Amino acid sequence: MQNINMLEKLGEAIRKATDKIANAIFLDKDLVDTIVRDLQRALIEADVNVALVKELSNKIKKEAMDERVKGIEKKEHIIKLLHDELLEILGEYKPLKLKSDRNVILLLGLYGSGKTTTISKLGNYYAKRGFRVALIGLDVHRPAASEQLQQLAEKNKLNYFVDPSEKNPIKLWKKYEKQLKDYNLILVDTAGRHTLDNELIKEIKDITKETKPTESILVIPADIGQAARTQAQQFKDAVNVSGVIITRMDSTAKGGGALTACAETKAPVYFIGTGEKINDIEEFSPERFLSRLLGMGDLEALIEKIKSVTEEKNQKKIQKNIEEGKLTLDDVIEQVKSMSQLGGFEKIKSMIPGFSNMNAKIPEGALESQEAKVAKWEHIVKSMTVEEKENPELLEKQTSRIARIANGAGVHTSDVRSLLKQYKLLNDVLKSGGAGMDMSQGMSQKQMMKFAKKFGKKMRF
Ligand SMILES: Nc1nc2c(ncn2[C@@H]2O[C@H](COP(=O)(O)OP(=O)(O)O)[C@@H](O)[C@H]2O)c(=O)[nH]1
Ligand SMILES: [Mg+2]
Repeated sequence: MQNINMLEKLGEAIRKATDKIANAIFLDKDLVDTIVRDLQRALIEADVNVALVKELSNKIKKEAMDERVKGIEKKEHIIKLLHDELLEILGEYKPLKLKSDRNVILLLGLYGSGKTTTISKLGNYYAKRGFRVALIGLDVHRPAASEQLQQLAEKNKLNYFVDPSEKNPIKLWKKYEKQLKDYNLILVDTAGRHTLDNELIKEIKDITKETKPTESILVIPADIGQAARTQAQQFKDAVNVSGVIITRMDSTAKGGGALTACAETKAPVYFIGTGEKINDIEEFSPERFLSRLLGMGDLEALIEKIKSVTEEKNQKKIQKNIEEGKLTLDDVIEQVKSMSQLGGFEKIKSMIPGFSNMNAKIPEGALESQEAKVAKWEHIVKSMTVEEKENPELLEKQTSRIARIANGAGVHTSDVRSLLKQYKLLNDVLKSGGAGMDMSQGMSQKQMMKFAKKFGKKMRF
């Protein structure tokens, strides 16, 4: 159960960080520092190497502070960078490739790492995919070992070869060698030790010579965390290791450490074990693993999400109009719309340090009706003449024109007046010193404070 916590916790932290980046009106140093700190905490809790975490943090900070990239482009860059860096520490994607004619796979590892359990999981996995699977138990030292393999094989209807009375693994292999020719996937269970000592190295070498494996897979339990680095390296140096399977990803908080440590030794992680049951195994793909952590399909989906919140084109157009000193009705609607997409003014307030304490009271219930209101405004603008659209201020005292527009749009005259009011409000802000504010980045904190102080009470978001 803890694992789900570990992966969920890490995923949640990464998602929160990316959400914060996506929703930020402006990415100032404080916000970036907070985001990076949250990420660091989550990664270190998952036992990822501190040096790797530091490197990742520095890269993100550097990118965030790069003045040459602005606005939405900067957000995209940071999220891409975070994604790519995480992907890199998860290692290269090298799936286990089986031949169609014959495969002999040795599973190696210390005591209790999960070899026997994993053998039955793999057997089941590949039998379902059409392989003729046989399990053979060469763990001759512990009396219960062959019994365990037999039980698991019978339970899952897998062919198996064991002989509890045979204490020599080479003889045992020879005994069944002929029968094994009928199978194209032979999974070999081997003995472990408490540590990788000379005795174990010799045994693995002898078995390797005799069985001529097509793959030698090291089984590592996730709970050893970063110690997986030393263990994988030692096995790689002593005997031939083609890949790794990490078990017990479900029962530890250190899975991130085991995964990234294996990546550091360039031992490809073929599978991860995620529970004690037969189906609790999955092929490991860094990309897929990361997508799941991030809680979405892929990087593109993530970037799309940011784009949908801050529609670049509209923001650019608005910015141009701001520079020219005047917002059009369409700009006003667009601006209010993107603010409500971001979660409304209350949310925006909470994202700006110091701003949430400001006394900018928003009338209760105002936020709920936001979307309906914007929809009405869009109808209203459609019912206006070109002249009215260009000079909405002319309408202010023209009761009959307002009535005609309301009628045409199928709304109440008060709706037309509320749009005109909003229009006036935002243009007033602009005139009162808001000019020069970079809407692609959002207002600066100072501008926001000024804005709130002056208009907070009148705010009708
Ligand atoms: N929770 C969990 N337990 C596992 C997993 N893989 C193996 N185990 C357990 O780890 C223990 C040791 O496994 P075993 O296969 O006997 O290890 P071996 O000594 O290397 O053969 C057993 O209790 C298994 O049920 C896994 O992915 N998740
Ligand atoms: Mg075993």
